[in-house]
Amino acid sequence: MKIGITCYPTYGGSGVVATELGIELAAAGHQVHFIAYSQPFRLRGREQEIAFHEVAVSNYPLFEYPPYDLALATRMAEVAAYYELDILHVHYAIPHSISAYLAREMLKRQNHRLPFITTLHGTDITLVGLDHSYLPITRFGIDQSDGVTAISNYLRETTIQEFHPDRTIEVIPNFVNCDVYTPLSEADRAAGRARYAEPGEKILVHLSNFRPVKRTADVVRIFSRVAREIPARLLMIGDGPDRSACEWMAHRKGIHDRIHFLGKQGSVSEILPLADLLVLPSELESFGLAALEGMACRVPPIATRVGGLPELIDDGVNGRLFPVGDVDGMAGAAVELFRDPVRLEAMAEAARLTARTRYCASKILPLYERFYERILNGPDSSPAE
Ligand code: GMT
Repeated sequence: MKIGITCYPTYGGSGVVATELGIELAAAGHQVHFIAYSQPFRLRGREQEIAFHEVAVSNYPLFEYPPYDLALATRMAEVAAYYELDILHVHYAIPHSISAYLAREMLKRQNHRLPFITTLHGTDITLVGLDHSYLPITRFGIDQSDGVTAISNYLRETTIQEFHPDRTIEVIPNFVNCDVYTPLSEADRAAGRARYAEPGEKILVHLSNFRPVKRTADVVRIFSRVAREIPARLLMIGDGPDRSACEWMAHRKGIHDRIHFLGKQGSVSEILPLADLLVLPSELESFGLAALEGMACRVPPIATRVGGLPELIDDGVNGRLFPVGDVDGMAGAAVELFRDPVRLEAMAEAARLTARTRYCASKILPLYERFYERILNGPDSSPAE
């Protein structure tokens, strides 16, 4: 198949999933064309069969707000026509589904059928979609899509409850490449850990875009409590609006020398397996891709019981779940696990097993391929439940 993919190319889960999907589709022999305002940040190294088409937005002085969605629609239609795309797959409803709708309608006039699929990732529904001014257009984008997927049961149910769409929504969960996100050999792990911690120290890791929904200050608070009990270090991967507040808090608490703020990293699969536990105290996660990436690397998550996280994390088996803001609970769980290495080891093993048996790219890719085929063989006109 010839597949166009549009996503937010910057640091964020939906862009990561879209990029990894494109890489896997290309590896399976499909032709993949990314259409976005810049090259997706994880699109490096493995992307020989993938083309990238940049969307340039004209900044004519009259445009106080340059019309990105129109520029995107135009580029989608051009790329689809020039490269004879079979299907477009957009990640994140706003504005991508609207641009795809425009591109599809433009191409109809040239007798080119270009069905499009929208994958809902979370904040497009829970935050952006629920800002009332965006609700009607988000619902329109969903209803006009030829197929719609959500990345968890939670997100599917929320979308149905809040938007009452006409379209059915299929759940295709997020995934990881279990050969890339994989534990390291003992020697490599020890060498890597030595870059960040003294022998005998434990390592916690957090990975996010440091937006308020991630509650990154809770990560520092949790670590501060853990570090009082156990010699430990914290790796903070990523960047975003709340990073400086975390750095300030680390200094104020006098633990800045135990925290490594690593910023945005291209190859998180090389850092995650160095850790003992991953901390994800988010206000909301429709899926929680960072938790899955850690689990695939044999790093169990300590997370919040919100959104789609309970679908991924079985409390006490492959990770731990706590109410939002329960800093003491999360810190206590980490200390408990560090003091019980047999239990921590069993949890790490169970975490990897969950990733391997349920969320490997090899298991999820065929679901997308079958979905594409279904859409290509006729519009998905089944009514919503
Ligand atoms: O969480 C963010 O700020 C980014 C956002 C995105 O669209 O990039 O993440 C959402 O999509 C990810 C990939 O599907 C999910 O793993 C995240 O749970 C989801 N975030 C929320 O629901 C808050």
